[in-house]
Amino acid sequence: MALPVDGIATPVEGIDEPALARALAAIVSASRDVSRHVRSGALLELPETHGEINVQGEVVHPLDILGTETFVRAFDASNVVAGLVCEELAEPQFYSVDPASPSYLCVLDPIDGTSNADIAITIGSIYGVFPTEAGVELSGEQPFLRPGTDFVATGYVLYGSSTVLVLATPGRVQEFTLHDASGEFRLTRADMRIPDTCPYYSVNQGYEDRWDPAVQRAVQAVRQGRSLRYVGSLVSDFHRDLVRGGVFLYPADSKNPNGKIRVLYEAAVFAYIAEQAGGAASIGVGPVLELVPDSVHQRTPLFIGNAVAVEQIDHALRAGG
Ligand code: AHM
Ligand code: MG
Repeated sequence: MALPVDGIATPVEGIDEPALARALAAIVSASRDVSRHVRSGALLELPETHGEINVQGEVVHPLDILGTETFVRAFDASNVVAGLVCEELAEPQFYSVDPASPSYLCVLDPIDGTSNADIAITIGSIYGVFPTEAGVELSGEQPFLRPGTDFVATGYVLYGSSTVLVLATPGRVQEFTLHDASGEFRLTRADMRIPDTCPYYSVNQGYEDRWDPAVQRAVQAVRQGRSLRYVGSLVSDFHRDLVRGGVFLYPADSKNPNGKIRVLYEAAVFAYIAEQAGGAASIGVGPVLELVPDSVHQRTPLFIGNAVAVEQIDHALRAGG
């Protein structure tokens, strides 16, 4: 698909369902605000924190609070987002919606790569949108315990040297870049496909001693002939793989026996994007998108990106490395 002549086409323009367009508009608007906060860096007046620990067992960064509040406000005001699972919120939240309109359940990591937040390195926001299922009571975790195949849209926002928003809908992945002067996210990549070439692999190689021998051998095999790149913000490592080609690995290890990456608002979101873009995503024993989590903050091993490289890892793991 050719880019529009002036490059202007906002993320919601191609969305036929008005309620879904509204849910995405809430995400776009919150991202624009979070981008502004992130760009202020150390100059930003942040909410005070006192070493609070979140549901993940991690120290809460003030930007996590600000990011969560910004998205929650936008979802609550949207009238079409009926519920939210957020990395920073122990329990799902529910909002009132227009009963005459379709509604959606969102999953969110408001600030991904928090450890990079204070050092001016790229961080991001990760989002996924499920349609609300008819007849399912909107309370507790149950409405969110669904496979990634149920998503109608997912994506992420990258607060990097520019702010880009990636949106995946069935069969299509698009990239929009924030035009600061107008506040518009303008179309910059119309039909993203993960390249067939796979020059990069990303893994926290420092954890090698914590991996099973089978994982050690699988990583050893997949890294041959490839350059290592690891930002420590999954949004950044994934975006490089989507644009330039590559594969990202976060295996289980002795410290994180289920892996570190969260199923709903990280692994499944990226898996949905990868598959729409011709790539693949696996938990080592099957596709991420078929995984139905038992709880909303469940973790998983993740191998994602170039389909051939992901199959190479799966094959090596099946063979015991
Ligand atoms: P976060 O959402 O709390 O920032 O954690 C997720 C991040 C990913 O973005 C990144 O790939 C990974 O954790 C880095 O973990 P590690 O420092 O163990 O390599
Ligand atoms: Mg995070």
